[in-house]
Amino acid sequence: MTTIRLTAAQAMVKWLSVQMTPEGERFIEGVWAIFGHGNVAGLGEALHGIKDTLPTWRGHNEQTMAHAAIAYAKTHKRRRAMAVTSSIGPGATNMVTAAALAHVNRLPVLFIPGDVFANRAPDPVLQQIEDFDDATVSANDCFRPVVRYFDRISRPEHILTALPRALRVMTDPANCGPVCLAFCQDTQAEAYDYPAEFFTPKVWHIRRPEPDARELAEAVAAIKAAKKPLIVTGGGVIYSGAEAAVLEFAAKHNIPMVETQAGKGAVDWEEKLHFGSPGVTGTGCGNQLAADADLVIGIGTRFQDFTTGSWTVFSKPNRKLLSINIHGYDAAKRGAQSLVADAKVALEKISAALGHHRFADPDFAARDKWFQTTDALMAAPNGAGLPTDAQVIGAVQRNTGKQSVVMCAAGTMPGALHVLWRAAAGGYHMEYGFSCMGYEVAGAMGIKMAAPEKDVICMVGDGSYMMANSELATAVMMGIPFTVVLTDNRGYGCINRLQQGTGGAPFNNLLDDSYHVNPAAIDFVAHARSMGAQVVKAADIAQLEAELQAAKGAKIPTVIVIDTDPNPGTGAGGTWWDVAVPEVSTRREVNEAREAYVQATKRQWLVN
Ligand SMILES: Cc1ncc(C[n+]2csc(CCOP(=O)(O)OP(=O)(O)O)c2C)c(N)n1
Ligand SMILES: [Mg+2]
Repeated sequence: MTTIRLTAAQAMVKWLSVQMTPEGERFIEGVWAIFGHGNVAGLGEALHGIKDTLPTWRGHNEQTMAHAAIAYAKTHKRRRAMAVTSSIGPGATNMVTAAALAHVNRLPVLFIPGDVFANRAPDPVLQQIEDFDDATVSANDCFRPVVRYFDRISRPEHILTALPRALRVMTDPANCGPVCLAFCQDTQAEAYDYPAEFFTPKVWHIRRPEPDARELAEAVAAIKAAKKPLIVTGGGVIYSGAEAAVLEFAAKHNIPMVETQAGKGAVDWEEKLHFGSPGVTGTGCGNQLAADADLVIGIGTRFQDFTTGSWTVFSKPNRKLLSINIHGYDAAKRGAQSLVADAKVALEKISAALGHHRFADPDFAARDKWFQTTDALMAAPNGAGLPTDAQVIGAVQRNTGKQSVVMCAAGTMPGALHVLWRAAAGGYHMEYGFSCMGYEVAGAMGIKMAAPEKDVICMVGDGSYMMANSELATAVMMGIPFTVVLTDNRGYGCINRLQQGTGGAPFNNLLDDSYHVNPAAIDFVAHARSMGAQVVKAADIAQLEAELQAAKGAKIPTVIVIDTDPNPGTGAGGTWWDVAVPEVSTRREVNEAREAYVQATKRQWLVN
């Protein structure tokens, strides 16, 4: 047997560099790295040796480097990914939030935190946590609940089994998610005679499981028996590449569609069977269909509470739930009739079996009326006062085209965009599984790395910007342009509204309602400019529109700051959301909200 003598770290990166997509690209595009104790000597040396084949990029924070990697994988519909490596200890635990984000959103990312010495010789090393009762525990065990595969590489030959398992998970359509290979510091540096064959390039195909014959027949029967079906398009449709199949299916059988946050942009908003979104951040016309439907066909959705109005829509008494999903876990939720299969394959098979079966027209007039309502919400203001988030969205909508991707994660904007944004196919990127503040700026960078031909628009509130913004400097350094629209409403606007909606006093959300000695005075323009971005403050919506135009073709990120009104919500469309209100309180407003809450929960159907 021919062997190659390499350190475990050298072998790991060499192997990663030859894992290919069917299109002939590397599955792991590159490695984000912040070096420190636990990865600089081992992995650092190995990455330097391979940098012309497998690039290494340096960020400013492990969590946000991982956000960039996750956004990259999401943009590539899980067909390509990135790795992120950190030192042992804080660098590693900084990545745990990002691992959870990837886990919830079912997105592949390879985490390679450094780990303690396998030989324990220098224990306790810098940053080692020391569990008194369990010698096998390290800080990296925090990853276990939030990755789909965990391994600790404590011998050089472990990578022979760990790496193929890692790639298997990342390319598995049902089990896809983050992987953690915690890499002991001394093991990284240890040499071993690896079989040369291990480094033969391998192509990873993503399989498309066919439906079970009985489940397929039952799904067809359920659709035939329906009078008013409604399709709920989830993120799985996009990951399956089933966007065209959904549209064809809907058009052929005349079934209206609504899209979840992860599914939005699967179908161009202009398609007339597209009725927007369902649930808490649903469109008026979409939720009307949801209320009237006798069969809800979920495709690639995990039925998160925003989608289901905390199970006040899409459940009994009047309707049946059919869930088409690649994973039995999602397909069986709430007692739904399951069809476990790849979305594209399933839709083609169902459609063939349905023949020319067509349903009656949905209420197209309601859809037209909805667009009139939202046109008014998004129109440029003509009076004085701070603009609303809806007006900011309108300005962005009017100044971007079909080649744009609007992206966001937390705050007012995700809900407002879900309900208002008219997404072109492939034009919407929302991290609303974990809704993690601080995903935005780094995520925008990851999207642009995956899709340089797109104009990436990052919508971020002042709160989320303050939580994590330092990859802006990385994007400047790496020459990755995107446009950030930073809405400054002086605090956590959406939570402030939610607080009052549940009877609470305005407290600890807006900056001025929070404990302070000096009023907060954050200069966002100076802040972003200090990192090298092109920055401007828009005085009003008209200037925002002009600056959005001016940002086109920029070679570095542009940040446009605009002051907004924290008070108005979207003002249209949505349903109830279950947020538990205190049962006893000295506040009259809380007691009233509790009363309304108890009434609302009576509309929840917990079992189908
Ligand atoms: C990491 C993280 N911490 C806390 C939250 C809870 N949270 C959701 S939105 C929000 C406020 C966001 O404020 P901002 O970005 O300014 O948006 P706004 O609603 O004011 O437009 C908070 C605290 C979260 N989603 N993520
Ligand atoms: Mg804010």
